[in-house]
Amino acid sequence: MANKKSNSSEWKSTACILCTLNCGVKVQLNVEGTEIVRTKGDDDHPASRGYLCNKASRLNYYQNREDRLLSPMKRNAEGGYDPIDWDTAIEEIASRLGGIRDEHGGDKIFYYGGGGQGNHLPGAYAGSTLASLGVQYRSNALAQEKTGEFWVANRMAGGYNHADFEHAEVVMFVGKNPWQSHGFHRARAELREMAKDPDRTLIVLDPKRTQTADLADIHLPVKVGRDAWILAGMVAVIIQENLQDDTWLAEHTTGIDAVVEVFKNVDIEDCAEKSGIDEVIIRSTARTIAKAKSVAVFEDLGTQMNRHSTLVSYLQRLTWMLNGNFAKPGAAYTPNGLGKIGDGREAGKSPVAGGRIIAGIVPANTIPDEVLADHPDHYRGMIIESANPVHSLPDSPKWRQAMRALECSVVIDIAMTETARQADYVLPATTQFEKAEATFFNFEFPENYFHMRAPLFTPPEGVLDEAEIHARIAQALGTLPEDIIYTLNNALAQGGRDAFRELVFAKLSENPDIGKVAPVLLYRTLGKTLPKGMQNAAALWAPCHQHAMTNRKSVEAAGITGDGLMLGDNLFDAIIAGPSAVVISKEEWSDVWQRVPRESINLDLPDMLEAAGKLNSEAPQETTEEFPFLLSAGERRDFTANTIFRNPAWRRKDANGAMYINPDDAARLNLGDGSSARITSEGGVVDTIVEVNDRMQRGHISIPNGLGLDYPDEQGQLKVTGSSPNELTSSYLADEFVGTPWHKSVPVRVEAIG
Ligand SMILES: Nc1nc2c(c(=O)[nH]1)N[C@H]1C(S)=C(S)[C@@H](COP(=O)(O)OP(=O)(O)OC[C@H]3O[C@@H](n4cnc5c(=O)[nH]c(N)nc54)[C@H](O)[C@@H]3O)O[C@H]1N2
Ligand SMILES: Nc1nc2c(c(=O)[nH]1)N[C@H]1C(S)=C(S)[C@@H](COP(=O)(O)OP(=O)(O)OC[C@H]3O[C@@H](n4cnc5c(=O)[nH]c(N)nc54)[C@H](O)[C@@H]3O)O[C@H]1N2
Ligand code: SF4
Ligand SMILES: [Mo]
Repeated sequence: MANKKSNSSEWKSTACILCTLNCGVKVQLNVEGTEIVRTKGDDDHPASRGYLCNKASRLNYYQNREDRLLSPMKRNAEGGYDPIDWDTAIEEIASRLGGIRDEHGGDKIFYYGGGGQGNHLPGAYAGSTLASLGVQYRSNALAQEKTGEFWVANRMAGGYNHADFEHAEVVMFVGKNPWQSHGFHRARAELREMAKDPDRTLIVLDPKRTQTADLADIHLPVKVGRDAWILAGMVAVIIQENLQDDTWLAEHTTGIDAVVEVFKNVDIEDCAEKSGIDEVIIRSTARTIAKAKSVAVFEDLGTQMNRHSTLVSYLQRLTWMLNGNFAKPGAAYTPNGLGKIGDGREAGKSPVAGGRIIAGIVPANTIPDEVLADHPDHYRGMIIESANPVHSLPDSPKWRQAMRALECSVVIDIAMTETARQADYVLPATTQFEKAEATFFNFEFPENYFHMRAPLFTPPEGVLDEAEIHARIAQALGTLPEDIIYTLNNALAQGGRDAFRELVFAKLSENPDIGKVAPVLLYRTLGKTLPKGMQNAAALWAPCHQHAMTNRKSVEAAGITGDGLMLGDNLFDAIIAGPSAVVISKEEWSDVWQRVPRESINLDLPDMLEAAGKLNSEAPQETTEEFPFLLSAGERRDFTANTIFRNPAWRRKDANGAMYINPDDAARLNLGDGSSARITSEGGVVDTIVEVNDRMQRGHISIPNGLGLDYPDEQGQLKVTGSSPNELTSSYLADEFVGTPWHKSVPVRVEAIG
């Protein structure tokens, strides 16, 4: 692409949208302004500071694509799709979903998604559609990975924590391969730093010898799915060898006695045997963690999508909390940002399956069951936005069946995805480079930031921003307060932002219900006064005021000032002005305690302690003759990025997303590099290309995530590349507490095929 003529005079500021970090990016477009032709890191971005990984140079594959949706589509009797105009689409959707609401209640309409790795404003605007329809139940991808961790973190420390990897003496990754998946800023550069520094220790808990493990001082190749034993063993070493910091614990925590009571009896030898890691190594690693000046730990899918996942979230926390690795440099903290991610409060149960609702989202695993159940409260309608659950959630066959059983389903996406192809209506959205979009996973400390990006491209005919889509749906449902919009627009025209602000707060106190449709209200008023292409940034105005009201000191420390309510507007304006990310809060380490209830960490989670206490008498999962392998279904690699790109040409290597298998296993099964294999689970069958890979343990195989997508080939025929992991997964293989799936240890068999 670099050989195409570029309009080299101008570098535009945006972000990479391929993982949650959304590194700051500067791009050059071609002369026509239709393609990204050059990419470099944005030195002005306060967190990524010029860093990019190998994937960011491929962003043009997201923007320019053969599979772009350019008109609303309606499913026909043959299962095909016919284009329809926007007015008809909105009218029919409002009338059919409104009909379900009136006849059965809004709680029978389900909402899934709302954002991917770099687009989070749809979720905000969807709030008004949800309120208009009386929707009660929603979910998104976080409910198949992070809800267990959120729940534990919330009960221990009042919120989700991140850690200061950059300055920690000891860093431990639990089921996480940051070389590929990142998860914290400048990961590859930071990992190299850690590896170089003789005073720091990098610990990697992963059955696979990953690229991260290559850099580690201590690699713990745990047996697949058995992390609970090794972590319980480490906690037991700390307690039994009396390595905990009693003074810190007395001052900053409650519940240590309950922890001691359980772990003084944990049999470390048994933990070693079951986890496959020598007891001597468990003991020495635990001592290294206990004696370090600072410890930072990151758990991710290797354990979050595996057996005992919620328990592991608790156990890994004990390894560092017992020595005060919280609220100090190099340790953990609860960040202070605009989007409160991971508030893991528990609130109610899902209507049919009775799954715990955490952070407002129901367990994602059981959604199809809650559609298909013969139950009075089963879901009858669904809106899916910025997500591809037919592909990304367990048991794709059951998802397809559930989608077709719905009385009305609507998908809002930029492409005709696996999920869109099961929906009654598909609404085409602008891409993330055609509207204002924002980074939401902002976990930095002591300075945290917010990044609102301006659009790079003019959208094509036929597509709409999610903000406009939700505003039109509210309008069609009659819930858009036209009179208030009229008055607010008048206030803006005559008295500017000051008059607007005063009136909004006055209207809100008169009628708090307006708050529910606030995003579309702001979009239709304030949005019109924003710079070109930025109208859909308006929804951020409310969270800016929220943040300013509750965090005046840290906002002012970040250099943003303003008397009274002005602070919220000034914060909003600073973010809109960008062009790169803006620091929105600056704190001291001691400020972290303000976000911990009673400024005290609770160590005593009775359900987790009970589960930990049973580990020695529990038998770990063994493979069977029928299914002798454990498959990690969905691994992050150099060229995977969920399903953000659908065109396989973006991959510079591993084009088909090979199955990795240990050389001994491969030899036994007559598999060689590039040969074909069939993977069979109890749930399904997929065929795959083989790569013999000595990083894998015997008995453990992996396939990448985000493959098995179709894309038009040169003749315009849809062609599938690679295998789709969730054709193999089953929804009932899930965590007992929060229902997150066990995708990293799916029992399978493998055989060579012709
Ligand atoms: N390149 C790339 N980066 C991404 C993404 C992407 O699609 N591609 N997606 C992003 C998203 S949405 C997420 S959630 C993150 C996920 O990021 P990660 O969780 O780091 O990604 P995975 O590769 O799925 O799993 C991590 C590791 O778990 C290990 N594992 C498997 N079984 C076990 C086990 O039993 N115990 C332990 N301890 N480890 C085990 C695997 O060997 C693997 O190395 O990545 C983000 N970053
Ligand atoms: N077996 C297995 N399954 C997994 C995983 C695994 O490791 N193994 N990983 C899981 C994880 S951690 C995650 S996070 C999920 C991710 O899975 P999903 O949550 O389904 O997210 P994506 O695959 O990123 O799909 C995002 C969708 O948004 C669309 N999109 C892109 N930009 C826009 C936009 O601006 N507007 C709108 N409306 N749509 C847009 C894309 O076309 C795409 O269809 O997958 C999960 N599934
Ligand atoms: S780390 Fe994530 S956001 Fe940054 S360049 Fe790589 S994929 Fe993009
Ligand atoms: Mo994820």
